[in-house]
Amino acid sequence: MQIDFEKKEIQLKLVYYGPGLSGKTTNLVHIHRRTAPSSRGRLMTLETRDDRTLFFDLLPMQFESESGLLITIKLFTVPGQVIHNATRRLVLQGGDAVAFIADSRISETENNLKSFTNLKENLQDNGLDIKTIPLVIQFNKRDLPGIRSDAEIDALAAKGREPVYKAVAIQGIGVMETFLGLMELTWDRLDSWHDLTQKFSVQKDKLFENLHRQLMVEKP
Ligand SMILES: Nc1nc2c(ncn2[C@@H]2O[C@H](COP(=O)(O)OP(=O)(O)O)[C@@H](O)[C@H]2O)c(=O)[nH]1
Ligand SMILES: [Mg+2]
Repeated sequence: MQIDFEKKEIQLKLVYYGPGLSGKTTNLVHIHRRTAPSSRGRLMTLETRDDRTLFFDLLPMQFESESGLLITIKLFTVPGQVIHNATRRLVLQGGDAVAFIADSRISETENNLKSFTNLKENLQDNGLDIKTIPLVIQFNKRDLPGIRSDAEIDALAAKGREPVYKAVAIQGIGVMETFLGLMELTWDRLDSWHDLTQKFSVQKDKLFENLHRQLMVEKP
């Protein structure tokens, strides 16, 4: 995170991580679609012909709090395929928070696990820690057959510390919930480290009401 007291601005870098084709780009497309034009920049995506992200996607966003604090967000995705590890490590550099997008299908369990292990390693290589970085998990593709059951995911969620969301990103279901959950966790963590509430006289309730309004402009 970068803080600029003069300009009353904080800059956040949020990263959507996960195996190839789990739905990271689809999440960003929906966030972009539903965010007020005044709060979003251009969504930059780079797709190869087989539908996989070649490098990364980037969606810039910005929100203003009641008290005039400007929150600038850079939302990134990483390329999921094994060979693009250097890019993943680079995208994670200076990251403030991570949304891990898992594919709910049982056949993808191993890919999810590999990607999660890879996330841990790449965080560590960037001097970050999976135990302290704000992290939420999304189980996407709930519309497909052969998925892990709701009960199974609820059990996983109860065992771990991270908030878990279920989603059908192509229909926009669960996408904004995941993003807002990530924002809240990130705010709480950074606030406890840097005392943002005090320094910028921000009321969290009002900030998130505002955010909610700016993010739910259209129905999915
Ligand atoms: N059935 C289904 N397909 C999805 C869902 N989310 C994404 N997809 C599809 O999965 C493929 C990969 O999605 P994409 O967002 O490009 O994955 P990424 O590699 O993680 O960025 C695309 O064909 C999407 O349309 C979902 O919730 N359900
Ligand atoms: Mg992609």
